[in-house]
Amino acid sequence: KSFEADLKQALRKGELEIFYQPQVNTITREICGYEALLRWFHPIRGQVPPSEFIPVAENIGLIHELGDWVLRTACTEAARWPRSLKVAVNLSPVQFRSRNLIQSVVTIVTQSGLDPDRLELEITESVLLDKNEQTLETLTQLKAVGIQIAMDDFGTGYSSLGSLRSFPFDKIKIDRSFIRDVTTRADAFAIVELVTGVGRSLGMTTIAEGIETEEQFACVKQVGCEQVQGFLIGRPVPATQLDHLRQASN
Ligand code: G
Ligand code: G
Ligand code: MN
Ligand code: NA
Repeated sequence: KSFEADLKQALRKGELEIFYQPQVNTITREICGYEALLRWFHPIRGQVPPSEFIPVAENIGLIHELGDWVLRTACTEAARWPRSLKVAVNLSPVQFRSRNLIQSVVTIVTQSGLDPDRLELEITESVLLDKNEQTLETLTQLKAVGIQIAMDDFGTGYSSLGSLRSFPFDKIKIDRSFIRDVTTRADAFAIVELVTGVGRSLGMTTIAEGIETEEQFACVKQVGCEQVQGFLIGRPVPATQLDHLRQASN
């Protein structure tokens, strides 16, 4: 069977699962929340990475159904966590541009019982590229119901620092390509320091992605980055393993 045909059945066959990766405060090391990361386990293909199946889901129009499922599952799960913990969900640009995005997001969040301010939607710079007025309108509506907005993979796309002025982000996720080099290259360090400073000045939370070593952790903490996420803190794990993870950090 084709990749597309298998993907279309994945949800119904129970092959999809959400893994959660912790985000911690750099000063207290307390967990602030988790990013929801979709996983596909196919009996023959094995584990298919989202970088391979998300683009296909976008092309065949399946992303709306998948995206709604991820959002519903993550919000329902998070509604049972301690109230101090947020959940971050990735939104595909295709989902973001859909006409009924606001209505479906609001319906799903309401039905889940999760406080909207505990939901953070991650968008990438590519959504800022086109139709800026509509983008601003959508973000403003999401924020009006209390949902938080994070700019994912910041620094890798085409948007500039100006987008931080034009759009109401609550959080900036500094891309892991900068973190990888932050302890060894002055240019990467300068960019992390700059983005953290701009974020703080604009009242946005900054988080460093892809933290793998204590040296990287110390480095981003030193420049004032508020949160980190990465294999050093914790790998993405199934929801059933979260209790254990939380206790281990306390
Ligand atoms: O999970 P992993 O580290 O392999 O993530 C690879 C990419 O897939 C990342 O860019 C991540 O944002 C994206 N991704 C993971 N889960 C989802 C999801 O539920 N929806 C969308 N649109 N992208 C996701
Ligand atoms: O684009 P986005 O930030 O949503 O993607 C998250 C991706 O980054 C996931 O695929 C996740 O597995 C991966 N990831 C998370 N932490 C680390 C890390 O410390 N190192 C590396 N190499 N990848 C990471
Ligand atoms: Mn993300
Ligand atoms: Na990212």
